[in-house]
Amino acid sequence: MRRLWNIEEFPFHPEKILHHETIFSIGNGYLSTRASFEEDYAGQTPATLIHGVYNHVPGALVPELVNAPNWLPITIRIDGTLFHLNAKTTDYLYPPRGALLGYRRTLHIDEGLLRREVLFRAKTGSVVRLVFERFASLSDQHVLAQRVQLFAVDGNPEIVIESSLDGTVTNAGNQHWGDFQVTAKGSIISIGAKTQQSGYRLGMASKLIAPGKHKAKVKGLQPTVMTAFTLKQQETITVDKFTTVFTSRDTHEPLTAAQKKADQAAKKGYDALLSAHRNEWAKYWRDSDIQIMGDDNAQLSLRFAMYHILIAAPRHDQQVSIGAKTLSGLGYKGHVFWDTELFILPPLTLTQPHLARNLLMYRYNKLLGARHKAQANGYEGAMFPWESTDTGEETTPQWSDVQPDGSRIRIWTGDSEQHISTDIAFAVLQYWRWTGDDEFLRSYGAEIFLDTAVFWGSRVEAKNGRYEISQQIGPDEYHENIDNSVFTNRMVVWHLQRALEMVDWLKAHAPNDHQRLVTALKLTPERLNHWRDIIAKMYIPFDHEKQIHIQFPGFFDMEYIPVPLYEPRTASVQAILGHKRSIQTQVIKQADVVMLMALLGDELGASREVILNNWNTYYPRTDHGSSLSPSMHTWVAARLGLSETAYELFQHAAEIDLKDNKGNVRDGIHGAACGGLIQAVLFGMCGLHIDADGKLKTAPHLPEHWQQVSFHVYYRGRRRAFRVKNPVKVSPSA
Ligand code: IFM
Repeated sequence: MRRLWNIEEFPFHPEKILHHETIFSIGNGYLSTRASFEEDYAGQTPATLIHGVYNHVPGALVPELVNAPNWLPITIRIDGTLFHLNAKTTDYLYPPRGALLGYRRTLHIDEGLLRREVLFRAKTGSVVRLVFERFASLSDQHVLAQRVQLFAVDGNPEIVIESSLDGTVTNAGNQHWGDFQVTAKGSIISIGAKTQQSGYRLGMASKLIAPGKHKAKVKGLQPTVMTAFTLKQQETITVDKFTTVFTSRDTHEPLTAAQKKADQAAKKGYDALLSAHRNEWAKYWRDSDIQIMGDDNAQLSLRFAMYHILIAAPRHDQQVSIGAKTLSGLGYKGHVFWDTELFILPPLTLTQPHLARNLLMYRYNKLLGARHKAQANGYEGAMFPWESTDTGEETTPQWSDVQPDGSRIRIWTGDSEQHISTDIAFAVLQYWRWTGDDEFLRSYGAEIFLDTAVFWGSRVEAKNGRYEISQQIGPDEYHENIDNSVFTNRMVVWHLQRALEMVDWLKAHAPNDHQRLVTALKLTPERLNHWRDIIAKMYIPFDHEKQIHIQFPGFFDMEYIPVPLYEPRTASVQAILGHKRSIQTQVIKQADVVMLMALLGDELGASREVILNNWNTYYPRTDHGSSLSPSMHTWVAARLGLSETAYELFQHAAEIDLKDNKGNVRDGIHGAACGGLIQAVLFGMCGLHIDADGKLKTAPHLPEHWQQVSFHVYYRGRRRAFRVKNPVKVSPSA
């Protein structure tokens, strides 16, 4: 059904403009563009973000992903009336500024196409139907295409079109570009520019194909090409704009490359480009679509989540990765967190392993930064930064932006949220287990896995006759600089156990790589024995009487706040209680012990009783202040057979971006919520797992009204089809 592939805005919702700008973004793994309009509209925040192009402006705390020139502007005058959305339908009779008679915007997620249909009446009474389309080509990542079709419903209007590129856009006031070269010749306009500190050069060019005599001009940083023609009643005229983008990350001459490519793209034509783009999308969906029978909303939200992962995943670049807000907004400045490895990457590992590999290669290629961080902190091995960019160095800001009271808050995550090194290792192992890509493991993955293990070996503290890890932030970021986060300590044990097995595997199956790594990482027998000792003696906070894991010692001494009492609410409980108070309570930001249970599953070695006790303890204390939380809870609730709760949490996760229930989607898509949602369905509700014999199995706990979930995954190079149904309930005999 078509509508299960479409996200729609109907009619126009000016109050949701920034939310919609984000969710209707288009992209192709090289760049993404927010869904700002072709014409000017007050308050919109156009942004095109290109993977890997970061810059640090003087005075800013950290580098940020740079907003590229806006390639969208197409200004249209109909009989002299400027086409724009400020026109009100109530102006219908006497339209001083024209009248907006109809509006529908649709994101076709099956083919990465954004389409807008508008009915507009000019001051003269002429009525024109305008259909706008745009896509970022998936078959040629440097090509962006736009089409406007104008149909004269009433009158024979004079149409004037101006197509521009706009180099004046900034990152919320930060202008990163300099050295502009702005040109307009014939029907080709272009902008060349260079980031001021990092020195990345950009070339963007655009060619307009439209009737009428074209005139080009340059006004400041906005090259424009203009044309005019008459539209006869009941006639349709098509205007196409082809824009191309290159940076010095792709070629030495990005501007020349862009200009050449714009010409080539125009010669190919919109229809041919669109058809190649559609074919490419069809290939991706063939493997990545998950079909749910019995729940249309769930179906659409799952496709939406996969769409946003697919448009953000780099196709041909192993030096970049997906930021927490994908490429769809300026939030978190385009920085890469653990969100990528533990949330976004697994759906790719299962359905598009080559894309997952690209993302893991980013970490491999940034090992130097991780080694610097370890060294700078007095440790060995590789300690990955909490926030990462193009350099691989730690880029977490140390201070927040100025708060309403003028103060700044110290941000500790870059110092203390050290579990990211194990999260990355976890993703490496998961990728290897699923794909069987031994070549990746031997040549790259093992080095990541083992050098992060080396880091932990040097990081743990021998104390009180056991090993401890102090000054940590676990996934629950409300509690900072705590000692012995159970998540971190237990994950480190897992990491070192698997590291020892990996060393054995390398020795048996890849002796040369084994030798290379033993030498390079100094994997001496003493070091391996030290790992064994840590595994045996690591402190895992556990309450034997209550049979629960303890998030960290001292957690239960703090004030207990029953989070459900605050429902319904739109803000986090932390925001309600205030930062100072909430950090002294048991309110948890996001899945922490629950996350541990999701990730390790049976490898945690906990009984069902402990899992259930943990759930009953931590779920009511969690306020889901992070978008990373509901999906992990869905996963665990489903596995526990708590189907109703799992479904409620699933909906919460599914609505984060689509309904903007956190109120911050304007800053970009919550990439981790998207990836988490897919994992919640596959690993949680369908119970997909690799069993002890290496066989793929499901253990369904679907919501009652879901009849079936079908999907494909790649397992060890083979494409496997699954159809998961609710287990047949046997009714008691009469
Ligand atoms: O990585 C997350 C973290 O877990 C919670 N705060 C937001 C970060 C970026 O999404």
